[in-house]
Amino acid sequence: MTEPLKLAVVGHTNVGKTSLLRTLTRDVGFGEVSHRPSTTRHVEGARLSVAGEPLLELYDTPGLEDAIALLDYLERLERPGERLDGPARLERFLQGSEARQRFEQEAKVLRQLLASDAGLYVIDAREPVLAKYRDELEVLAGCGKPLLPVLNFVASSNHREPDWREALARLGLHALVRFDSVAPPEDGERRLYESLGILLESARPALQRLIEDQQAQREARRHSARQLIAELLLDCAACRRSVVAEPAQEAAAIEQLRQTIRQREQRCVDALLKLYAFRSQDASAEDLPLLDGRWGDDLFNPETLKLLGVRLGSGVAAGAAAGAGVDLLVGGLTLGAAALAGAIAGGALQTARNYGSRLLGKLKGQRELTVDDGVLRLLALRQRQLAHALDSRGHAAQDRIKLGTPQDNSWRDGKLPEALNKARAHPQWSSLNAGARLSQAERQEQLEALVQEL
Ligand SMILES: Nc1nc2c(ncn2[C@@H]2O[C@H](COP(=O)(O)OP(=O)(O)OP(=O)(O)O)[C@@H](O)[C@H]2O)c(=O)[nH]1
Ligand SMILES: [Mg+2]
Repeated sequence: MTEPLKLAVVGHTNVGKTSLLRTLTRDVGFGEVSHRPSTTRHVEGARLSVAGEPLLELYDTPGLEDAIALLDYLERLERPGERLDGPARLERFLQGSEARQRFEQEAKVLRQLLASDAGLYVIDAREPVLAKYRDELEVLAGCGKPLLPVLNFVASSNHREPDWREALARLGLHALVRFDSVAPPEDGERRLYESLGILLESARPALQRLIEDQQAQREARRHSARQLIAELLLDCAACRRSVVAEPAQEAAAIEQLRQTIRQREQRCVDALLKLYAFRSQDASAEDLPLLDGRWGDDLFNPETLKLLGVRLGSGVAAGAAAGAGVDLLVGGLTLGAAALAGAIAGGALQTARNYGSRLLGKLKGQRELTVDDGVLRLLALRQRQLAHALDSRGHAAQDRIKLGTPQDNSWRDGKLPEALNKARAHPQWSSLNAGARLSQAERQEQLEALVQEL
């Protein structure tokens, strides 16, 4: 096992160093992040491993505040006639008393960079290229370690990337990466590690392993996300409740089923958040969709469906088709004829006949509640949109997730996947029903088919 590559994350105060570490380590709890300067006071490290082997160590450092004064001080450390190179000058500085007093914070940064293989120099790209940043870079360059500038805040509209590129080139820094820690580009980490590989040739194999592992994990997360959503949809499509045909009991059952579906959706939200290593307060099903950045509406609010352009209550009147009465559409749910309980929503008359009159008789006076297509569409739209947002969200993000209108026409009004129609006829496929048999081979098959369609 070789030593992991050590990187010091350095830069001016409040430019997003700790935020970058959060995103690279996918750890929302790393360090302390604040809009105030001088938040990080000590060096703190995090390690990235692949298959148990540590490949990379990242060290967060306090922000530099007064590089102009420090550079002055360093220049005055040389005795008359003496010419020290950068590391020798810094060595002298670090042994002196000012490194424990006036420049205590700066000394921590320089010690860490000297002990590392390279530095990531984080830049707030919205800032003009001021003299203090040039002096900062000169002080840091004195460590004699490769520096890779990281342009943060490039997702903001007012960034000054061209100015920074030019200024960095004039200082001899030609490689740089754009990496917004809150909204990182999809290939951001790969580019960052590839650029490091150019600066640190011997670290290239380790960095390549890291890149491949991260790609594999990203794929695995996406697949798991589709699985979670497919489970949710199958659960809701196959869900049904029998209720005595009596108004008060029906009303209670309707409210109960709605509650069950809402909770089931929230479970999916929680599972997606956990899968992507975000906190539960980052999103909640109650404030899911979805117009003009507003996720304000309830799953069963007809307005929500309308806003999304989802047709409500096509309600395929299965009961009517079998001659057993007309289904009522009750805001996202269908109150149907229970003669069809269990087997047949998709299958129709033949199955109904096979039930025999004894069973049909027993079911007389019962009705049955199911979840409308419109609500299934809405669930799919919301959860897919959430998964997508989580996939591209940096772990430095502090705001709650905001989603726009989904550009997802297939789920809005296209044909629903066959797996969901099948599920309607298999109550035992829903974990929300009593007597669920979730490991049935046919259910697994349909689940897999649904995952493919997501
Ligand atoms: N929009 C946006 N905000 C960011 C980004 N990176 C950091 N921030 C915000 O900028 C502020 C400073 O971030 P920190 O990560 O604490 O910065 P730091 O460089 O570690 O600061 P010190 O430890 O004080 O030197 C916080 O309010 C972050 O939420 C980014 O890429 N985009
Ligand atoms: Mg910090």
